[in-house]
Amino acid sequence: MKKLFSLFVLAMMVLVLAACGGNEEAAEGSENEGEASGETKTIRAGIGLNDSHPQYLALLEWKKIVEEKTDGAIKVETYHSSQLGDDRAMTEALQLGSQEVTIPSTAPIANFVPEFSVFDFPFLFPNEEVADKVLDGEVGDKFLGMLEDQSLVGLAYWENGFRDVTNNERAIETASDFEGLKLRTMENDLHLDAFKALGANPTPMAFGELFTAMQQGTVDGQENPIPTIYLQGFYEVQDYVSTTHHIYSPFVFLMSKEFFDGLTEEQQTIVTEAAVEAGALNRKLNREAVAEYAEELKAEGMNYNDVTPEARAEMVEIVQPVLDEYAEKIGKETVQEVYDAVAEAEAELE
Ligand code: KDG
Repeated sequence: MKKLFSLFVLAMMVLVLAACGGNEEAAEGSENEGEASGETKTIRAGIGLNDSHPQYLALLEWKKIVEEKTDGAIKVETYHSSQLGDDRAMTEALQLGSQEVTIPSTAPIANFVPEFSVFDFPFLFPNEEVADKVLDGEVGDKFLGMLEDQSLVGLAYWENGFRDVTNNERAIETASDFEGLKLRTMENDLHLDAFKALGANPTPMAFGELFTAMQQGTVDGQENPIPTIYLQGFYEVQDYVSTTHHIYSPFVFLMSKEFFDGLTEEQQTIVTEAAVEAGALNRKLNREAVAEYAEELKAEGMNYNDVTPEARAEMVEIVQPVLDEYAEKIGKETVQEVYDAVAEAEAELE
C-alpha cells in the first residue's frame, strides 16, 4: 500500500513540474509566447489613400513579403481610404496599441514630433534623388529615432511626392494668384503659416473629408501630388491644377513600438527589410505614374499649367520668414543639419 502511495505522489510531482515548465516558457515574453503557443500575430495596417494608389499597392507587397517570410506567424490586414480613421487618429491608435501600422505624411507626424516639420519646408528637396539620399541616410535615421519617445517605430520612408495645387478659381501662375484662396491643408501649422504668407486663406482638414469639402465648395482647393489628385478623382470637383511642386512630401512607415518590441528579433528584421523593399516599389510606381496621370488630368478637362522656376523663386522668398521662424522653434542646429545633408546629396549627385 505504502509503495502504491509513494508512486502516486511521485507521479503527481512530475505532472506539477511539467505544468510549471510550460508556463515558464510562455511567460518569458511575447516573443516566446507566440512561438510556444504557436499563435499568429495580426497586424492592422491602415492608410488614408484609396486602393488604387501606389501607397496601397506597396502596402500589399509589404503584406506579401511579411506573411511569406514569417511562414504565416504574422498576418497582415490592410485597410485603405481612411477606413480606420485619419492620419492623426491612426497614429494615436498605434501609440495606444489598438492598431499596428499606418503610413502618414511627415506633416501630421509633426503634431507628435515637431522636428518632422523640417521635411515640410517648402522647396527643401530639389528632386526625388536628393530626397532619397537624405531620407535614407544618417539624417533620416536620426529623425526616425525621435519617434520612439512617442511609442512609435519608423521602419522606412516612402513617397507621397511633390505637392501641386488644385482649385476652382484660377490658375496659379505667380504667388499673387494665391490671394484669398480657401485652401485645404494637412493638419500642420507650418503648412498653414506658409500658405497664409502667400496670401491664401488656408484651413486644416483630415484627408478623408477633403473630397466632400471641394464638392460642396467649403474650400476652393487643396494641394497634393499628381497621383493623389488623379487617383482620388479630384478632377471631378476641381478645374485648375498648377505644378507648384512646393513641397516634397515623404510618408513614414510607422509601427506601434509596443507591437514591434513584442516581435522576435528575426521578425523585427523581416518587417523592417520588407518596409524598405516595398518602399522602393512605392517610389518606383509613384514616379512612373506622374507623367501619365498629368496627361489623364488634362484629358479629364482640367486646366493644367506648369509653374515657372521664376514664380517658384518668388514663392520661396515670400515663405522664407516663416521657415526662419520654424527653424527657431525646431532648433537651428537640427534644421541646418538637414540643409547640409541636402547640399551634400546634391553635390554627390552632380
Ligand atoms: O494616408 C496618407 C494620406 O493621408 C496622405 O495622402 C496625406 O498627403 C496627404 C494629405 O493631403 O492629407
